Amino acid sequence: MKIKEVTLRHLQMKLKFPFTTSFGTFQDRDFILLEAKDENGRSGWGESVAFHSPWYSEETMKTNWHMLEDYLIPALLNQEITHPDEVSEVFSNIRKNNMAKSTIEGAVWDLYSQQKGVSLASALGGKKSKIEVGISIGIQETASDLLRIIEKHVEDGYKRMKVKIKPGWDVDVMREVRKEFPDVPLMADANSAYTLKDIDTLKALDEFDLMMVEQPLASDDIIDHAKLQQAITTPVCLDESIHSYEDARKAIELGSCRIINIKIGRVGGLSESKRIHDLCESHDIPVWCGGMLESGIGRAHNVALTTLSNFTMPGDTAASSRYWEKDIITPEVTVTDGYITVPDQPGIGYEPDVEAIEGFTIEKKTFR
Ligand code: OSB
Ligand code: MG
Repeated sequence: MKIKEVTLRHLQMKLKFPFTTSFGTFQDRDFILLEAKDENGRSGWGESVAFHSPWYSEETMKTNWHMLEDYLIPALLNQEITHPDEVSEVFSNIRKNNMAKSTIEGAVWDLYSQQKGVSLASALGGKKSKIEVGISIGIQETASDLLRIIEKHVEDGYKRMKVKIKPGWDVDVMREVRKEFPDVPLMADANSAYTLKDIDTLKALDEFDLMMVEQPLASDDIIDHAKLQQAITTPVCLDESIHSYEDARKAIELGSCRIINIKIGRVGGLSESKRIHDLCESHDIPVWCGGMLESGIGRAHNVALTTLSNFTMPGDTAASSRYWEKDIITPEVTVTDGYITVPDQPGIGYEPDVEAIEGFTIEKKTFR
């Protein structure tokens, strides 16, 4: 396969509700959608999960656009590719910028599976026909607001509740949640809001039988997390700290976590996600698929990845309707009794709604 043409679009969509984490609040979602055409004029799609601001990681929508326009697209155009795993070799002299790399690698995986006439899930080696999903709930004004939101999503069938925490919105809030929902599968995500000085607070979470605490400490740390894991019974899950197979290998070796959240963009693409998945499987470290408030295109990639065998815990890939009045794929991603049925059509398995895409596009550029 050869990529003959790439179109970048800057889309702007609006979340149905503000989403607050320990590092900031999201409501407008600006992101890049990438369409790659092969020699037969067929289109593959990828989404950049980088945000407008560098809060979650140093990458932003604009750094991704720059990397794609000035380095990644020129490197890949007209190169003969027989398998998407080769994309990372083409980019091997370009450091990091994982979300930018993942954007175009995802489109190549979509094209590759279309050409083979199989779903992206089966091209990746996934076997599940449906996947279990949970939901990530932002920091609220009051604990009772949080309880009502949890109640609604328990009723909707979501398989686990993830509650965002930060200093001052942690132990007391989790206690109230546990009191009202004693049996619900529950976890907390701190997005790096704590240090080892807060160890007593983090130990106090052990009381609530959480599935895990996600990324409690610094976004670039695996040493202090290992110390923390020694001191608490709740499994530590790493998100921000893991950017590669090598990061995962070292974190496992150090005992920095017992669970890993895989985000395709954060680790530089589906090929690297699969390598991390396989490594974790061989070490009995369960994984689950994280979310980045994606549109339907990124969501479809997450659904496909989650069909791999060691994705044994519910991910953050909730229904399109949780985020958007209208998504940019048809059909939209729906959740029934906490499951998403994996599409079996070739490629990502959902049809990009080009009219809707154009409607959300505020800038567009084509490269040949
Ligand atoms: O840490 O997983 C995270 C959203 C934005 C940035 C970071 C994170 C999140 C989420 C939301 O938890 C996941 C989703 O619903 O897409
Ligand atoms: Mg997280």
